[in-house]
Parts: sequence; structure tokens; C-alpha cells
Amino acid sequence: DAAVNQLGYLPGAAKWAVLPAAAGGEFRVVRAGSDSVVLRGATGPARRWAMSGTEVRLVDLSALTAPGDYELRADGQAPVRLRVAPDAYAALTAGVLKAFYFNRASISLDARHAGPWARPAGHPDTEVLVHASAASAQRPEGTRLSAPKGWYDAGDYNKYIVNSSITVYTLLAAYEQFPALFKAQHLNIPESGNALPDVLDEVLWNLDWMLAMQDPADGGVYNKLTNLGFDGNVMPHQAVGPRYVVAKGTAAALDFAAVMAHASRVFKPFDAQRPGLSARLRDAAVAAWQWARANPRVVFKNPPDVRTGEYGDDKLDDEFAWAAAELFLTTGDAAYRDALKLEAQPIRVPNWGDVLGLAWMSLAQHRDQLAKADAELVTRRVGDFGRQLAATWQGSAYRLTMESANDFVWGSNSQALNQALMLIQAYRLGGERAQLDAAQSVLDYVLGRNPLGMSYVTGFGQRSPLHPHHRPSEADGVDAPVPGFLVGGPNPGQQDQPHCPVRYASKLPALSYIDHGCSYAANEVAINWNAPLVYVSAAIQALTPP
Ligand code: 9MR
Repeated sequence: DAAVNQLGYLPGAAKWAVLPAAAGGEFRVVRAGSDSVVLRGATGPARRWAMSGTEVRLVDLSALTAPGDYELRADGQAPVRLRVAPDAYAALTAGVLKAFYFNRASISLDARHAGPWARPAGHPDTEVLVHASAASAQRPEGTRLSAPKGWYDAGDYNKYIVNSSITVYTLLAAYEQFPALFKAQHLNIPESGNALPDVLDEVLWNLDWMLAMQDPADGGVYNKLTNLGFDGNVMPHQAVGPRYVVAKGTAAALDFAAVMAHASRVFKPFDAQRPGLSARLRDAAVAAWQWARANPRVVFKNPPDVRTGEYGDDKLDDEFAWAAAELFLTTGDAAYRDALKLEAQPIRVPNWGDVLGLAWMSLAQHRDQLAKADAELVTRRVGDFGRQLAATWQGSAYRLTMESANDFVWGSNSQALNQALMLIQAYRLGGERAQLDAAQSVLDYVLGRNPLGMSYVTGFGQRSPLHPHHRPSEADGVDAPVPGFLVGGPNPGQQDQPHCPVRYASKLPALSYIDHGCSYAANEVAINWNAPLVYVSAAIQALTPP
């Protein structure tokens, strides 16, 4: 049957639907519940999409601009619901941001804010042990420190600096670029109604934890706060094993420096509400940077007794460049501009282990602070990258930027969304419509315009994951999963096999998915996957012409 964005489309948006090859001939769009045809045309030619191995036909429904509920009909196909609405993604942006609240450590979620997903507090993290790998003169092995709050990383209950960093950056960048949208938003979190926009309150919950992960003695930053092994399927308050801070590292210090420098700028206008916060964030950034300069190759590897997520990364050039870019923009100190070596830096789609794209993104946002030649370089490089991604989209049988098997990694949905994020940076510079339309197609893809006909966001869309790999969703006794979480998505790596007793139906990149709680390789949730969905959903809502 036809695959469409299950949350609908904005009136002025590009609107693509995908039909099976069998649906050659005419398509019709009718008003829901009637036979009155409002749009008709020929379906596109059948083309094979290598990512799913299937032949598909595209349909361009962009001419459908009047808000309303419709049905898409084609010969031999069941009718599919289609919605056009000026607020198509408002609930999504809020819901996907609210998921961060649902993943908060160290706080009980009460029914007023969490509804059926209310739960007792877990992980106070006020008595965290110093692991042997993190021991120092001032903090010997086995002594305790306090590092409460923060978000659980994913389906597990651990907190990782590297992954928190790209997550916080992406959320703060969404606010920085689209402040009006977020200022008008009401998330119904405990801080709602205070002087800060809800998104900033939510981010502060994690920033407070991150700050506590810095050793005040030397500016170094611990990689993670974790149990020794993953917990079983229990609720947070039942997961009471000892917690450790584990090894400082260069990637953690640089990611931390970048995020703190960025946050220092974003929170600056709120100095009256949070006296001293902006300066404190900046100072934390500088101290972490200095530690990294003195310790430039401390690559993190799990110590033998620690078996939780590693987020190991032995390529550190991108982290250096990102931190330098953010510190330059925050302090104006030319030494950071020199350390950045901008001309030599390539541009790529960002992910937790490759943060270079985030440097380009911040530099593009603050072109006015750059020397003329740098500003031109940024405009050209970001624009070219956007054009390249848009060209891939244009040539794709599925109208998607995900055209390489290499895109279907662990967390492929976030790879798609980070492609969209880069497209949007380019669109903001040059206003080339194909870049916005390509980003829209990515949003469509994660919301149902995909070969499985799945919206990959819990609680959103007609068919969405019911069994995400997310301990609270599995252990809370509520049928519906905790809402607003994007699952990782198709991943032919299938690293959860054979541990997960359920088999995948296919090894093809875009089909390699199962909606099962055991599937940590395709059906887990994670903060760094939700964040670019917040960003893209907000950006599309804010940027699409009416
Ligand atoms: O998102 C991470 C992915 O890029 C890695 O390939 C994978 C294996 O190392 O780990 C993923 O991150 C997981 C983390 O290690 C622990 N918490 C859950 C994360 C999402 O699955």
C-alpha cells in the first residue's frame, strides 16, 4: 500500500508518497469519507530502490495545499489517510522533547506530568564510586562523589558524556535557531511556567549532571557514570547496583568543552534568572579544553570490569575542531580560531563519534562573527554539502538521502535526521528549496514513508513501535510504550543476533528491523536519536513557507 508521512504535511510542503510498482496508472486524492476527487494524476515510473530491493513508484502530492483530511487511492491499493495541516508537527516536536523528561534520572515522575507513565525516582547518583580507571590523588579509587540528574542515555540507565554532548548541542541549536517556536511551547514538565522556555529547563537537567562530571582539580571529564553491567528489565528505582564514574578521556573533555561553550552563549540572555550560569559554563569549557590540550590522546576503552556502552572513538581531530569552534564563538579569542584550522576541515554528517559537522553548523549560524574569508568559506562549504545531499535525494528512487548501505548503521534513523539537519543548515544560508524538500523527505521517512510503513516514533502515527528496547517501557506494566521516542531503525548489522531470540525478516538495509524489546540493535531508543528529530521537526515547522 501507499506509504506516506503518517502525521501529515504542512500546507506549503513538498508532499511525496511511495506506491508499490503494481500501482501503475492513475492515483486519486479524495476528501476523507467522500468520493470527491481533489487531485489526480499518473503515478511515477517503477524504479528499484536498492535499500529495500523493491520496485516503487513516486507520487507528488505537493499541489494539495488546502488543510484537511484526505485519502490517497490507487488501483489495487487500500486507501491511505493523508492529512494536510498547518500544525502537523507541533505535537510531535513537543512529544519528542517530552521524552527527555521521561528519561530523567534522580527524580520521580508524577502523574500530573507523566500520566500513566508516572514512576518513582531512580538513581539518585549522589554516592557515585570512583572507579579504578578514574582514580586521582584527590579522588582515590572507591571514594564517592555526587553527580545526580541527567538523562538516561537510551534503553539503559547509564549516563555517557560523549553521547550527551551531541544531544545537548542539538537541542540547544534548535532553540537558538527557532526561538519563537520553543518559547511558545508548553511541555508540562515540573519547571513549566518558570522564567525559562521549557526546552532550556529540560536541557539544564542534563547540563547540571554534566558539570558534575568534571574534576575540579584538573578540568578533566569522566567518560561515563555507569553500572558495571547492563541492568535487567526493571524500573529505574529497582536498578540499585553500584554506580561508578569511569576514566577521563580526550573525547569526553572536548565534547564537554564544546557543549559548555555553546550553552554559555545560549544561556547568556538568562543571566538575570540564573546568575552566574553563563560564566560558569564558559569557565568549565575552558578548563576542559586545557585538560584536552595537555592530554590529547586519551582514547577511551571500557576497562575489563565495565561492560556498558563504550562510545569509544579514536579519531579526535573532529572533537578538537568542534571545541575550538565553539570556544572561539564564545570567547572571541583568536587562539581558538587558529587551533580550528578551518580550511583543512572536511564537512560530514554528524553523529556521536564524528562531530565536525556541528562546528560548521555553529560557524554558519554565527557568520557575522567571522572574518570575511572565513564567512565565505563556511557559506560555500555548507552550501555545497547541502547541494550534494539534495542531489542524492533528487536522484533517489525513494526521494531519500539514505542511498548507501553505509547509511543504515546502528541508529540509522538518526543518520537520516542528521542528513536533514545538514540540509537545513544549507537551506538557511541560501534558501535553495530542494534542500528544504529533501529534509522534509527525511522527516516523512521516519514518520511512515518507508518500506515497512512504520512511524518510528512511539505513540505517533497509525503504526509505530510497540516494543522498543527501553527498560521503563518494558517494565512499567503499561501496555503503551513511553511516548515520543524514536527507535534506532533498520540496521543490517543485526548485532543483537542471536542473543535476541526473534529473527529479522530481511537483511536488506531498509528492511532490517524488528519491533521487539530484545532488539537493541534496531529497536532501542536513545537521546542522541531523539534530539535531531526535535531539531528537524521544529525546523520544518518554522521554515516551510505557508
Ligand atoms: O549508538 C551507538 C552505536 O553507534 C554503536 O554502534 C553501538 C555499539 O557500540 O552503541 C550505540 O550506543 C548504545 C550505547 O553504547 C549504550 N546505550 C544504548 C546506545 C544505543 O543503542
